[in-house]
Amino acid sequence: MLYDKARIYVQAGGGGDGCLSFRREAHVPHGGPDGGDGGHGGDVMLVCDDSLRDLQSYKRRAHYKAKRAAHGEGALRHGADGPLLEIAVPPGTQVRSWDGSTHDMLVPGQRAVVARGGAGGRGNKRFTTSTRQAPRLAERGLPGEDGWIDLRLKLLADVGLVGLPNAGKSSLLARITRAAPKVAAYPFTTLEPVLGTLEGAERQLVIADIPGLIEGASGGAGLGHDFLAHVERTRLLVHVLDLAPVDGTEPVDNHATIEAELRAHDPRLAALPRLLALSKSDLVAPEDAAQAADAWRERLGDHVPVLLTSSATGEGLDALAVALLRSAPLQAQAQAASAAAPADVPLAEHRVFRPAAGKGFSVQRTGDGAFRVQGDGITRLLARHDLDNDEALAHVEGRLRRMGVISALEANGFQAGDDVEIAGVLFELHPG
Ligand SMILES: Nc1nc2c(ncn2[C@@H]2O[C@H](COP(=O)(O)OP(=O)(O)OP(=O)(O)O)[C@@H](O)[C@H]2O)c(=O)[nH]1
Ligand SMILES: [Mg+2]
Repeated sequence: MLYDKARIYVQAGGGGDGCLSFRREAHVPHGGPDGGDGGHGGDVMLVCDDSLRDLQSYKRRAHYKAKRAAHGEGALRHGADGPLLEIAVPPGTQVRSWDGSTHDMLVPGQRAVVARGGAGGRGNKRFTTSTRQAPRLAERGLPGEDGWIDLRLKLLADVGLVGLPNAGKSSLLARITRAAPKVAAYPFTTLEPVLGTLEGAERQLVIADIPGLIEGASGGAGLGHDFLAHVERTRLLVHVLDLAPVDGTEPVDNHATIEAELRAHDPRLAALPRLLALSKSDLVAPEDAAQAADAWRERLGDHVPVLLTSSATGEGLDALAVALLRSAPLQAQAQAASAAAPADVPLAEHRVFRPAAGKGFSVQRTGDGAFRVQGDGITRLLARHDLDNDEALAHVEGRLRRMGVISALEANGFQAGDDVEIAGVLFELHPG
C-alpha cells in the first residue's frame, strides 16, 4: 500500500523569557540591570529524504512539537535556543500549511521551515535608558507557530503509463524494466502506482505504471483522480491502447475516453508529449496490426509516435525503450533545475508563499464609551509583557502611544474613562 497522503500537527517551540535581574557584587551596593535575553524557540523543519518511499510513518504519528528555548539568566546570560525539530519526507512531497503557504520537496536534502519558533523575550538590561537606569521589566518569550500541515506525495517519474484497465500497462512495465507489478487478465489489477527504472546506456528513466483509468476518473471515479496526481509531474505519457479489447469496445472510443480524462484532470497533463503504444499486437493478424498503426498515425499526426507492442512476443519493446530514452527529458535534471530556479518551473505550486504577519491595527467602536483595538503586532506586544507589573504596563502604554493607537482612538471619539479592549485585555488609558 502506497501512503500518499498525511495530515500532521506541528508546533514550534516557545521563546524563552527575558530575565529581570540586577548585578550583585560584594562591594557594589546597587548593581545595574543584568538580565539576559531568552533563547529562540525550536523551529520545525521538513527535510527531503530519499530513503523514504512514502508517507507511511505519518499514519502512526501525527503530532510533532519542537522544544521551547531556555529563559535568560542573570549576569547577562542568554537562554539557549530550542533545538530544531526535523521531519523527514520523501522526494515528491507537496506541503500545504495551515496559513496557505506551500512547499514542494523535490531534491534530497532540501529543507523548509514549516513552523517558526517564538522569539525570545528581552532581559531587563535592554530596557535601560538615560532616564531609566534600573528597569524592573523584562519581556516574555513568544509562543511558536503551530498548525496542521497537509502532506501529499506525488511520485517523481519521467514517464507515465496511462490507459484503460486491462490495456497491458503493467505487462509493458514488467518487460522493459525490472519492476514486477502484478499482471492479470481482469481490469483493476493494479491498485496503486508502481515505479520501474528503464536503464539506458547514458541515462535512466523512471516509469510510473498507474492503475487503469475509467470514464469519470478525473472526477474521482475508480480513485482515478488520486492516480492521475501521480503522473502530473511526468514529462512524457505513454498511452497504452489495447488493439483488440476482449470486451469488444472500440479502440477509437477507448482512446478518446482516456484523453478526455487527462484533459479534465489538468490541461497540463493533456499538453504533455505522448507516445501511443498499440498493445497486444500478437493477438491480431500482422497485416491488421500494421493497418491499425497506419490509421492511428494518420489520425494523430506526426507529433505522436505510434508503436505496435506485444509483451507476449516482445515486438516493439526495444523500439519503445529507444523512443522513451530519446524523447523524455530527464526528470532528475529538470527537478534539480527547478529547485534552484523555482520561477522557471511550469508547476505553479513550486513557489513558497508565506503571508507576511500583519503589522497594522484596527480601532472599532463597540458601544457607548467602549472601543476595541485589534492587530497582530499589538497581540504580540501584550503577549510579551506581564501587565500586572506596573513598569511593564507603563512600557506597553508608551508603545501603544508611539504606534498611534491612542491617537486613533481619539480620532474615533475616545475620552478619558472609556473602556478599551486591546487584544482581549481591558485597559484604562490616559489620552493625550
Ligand atoms: N497476448 C497478450 N496478452 C497481454 C499482453 N499484454 C498484456 N496482456 C494480458 O492482458 C491482461 C492485462 O494485462 P495487465 O498488464 O495487467 O494490464 P493493465 O493495463 O496493467 O491492467 P490494470 O492494472 O487493471 O489497469 C493480462 O492477462 C496480460 O497477460 C500482450 O502483449 N499480449
Ligand atoms: Mg496494471
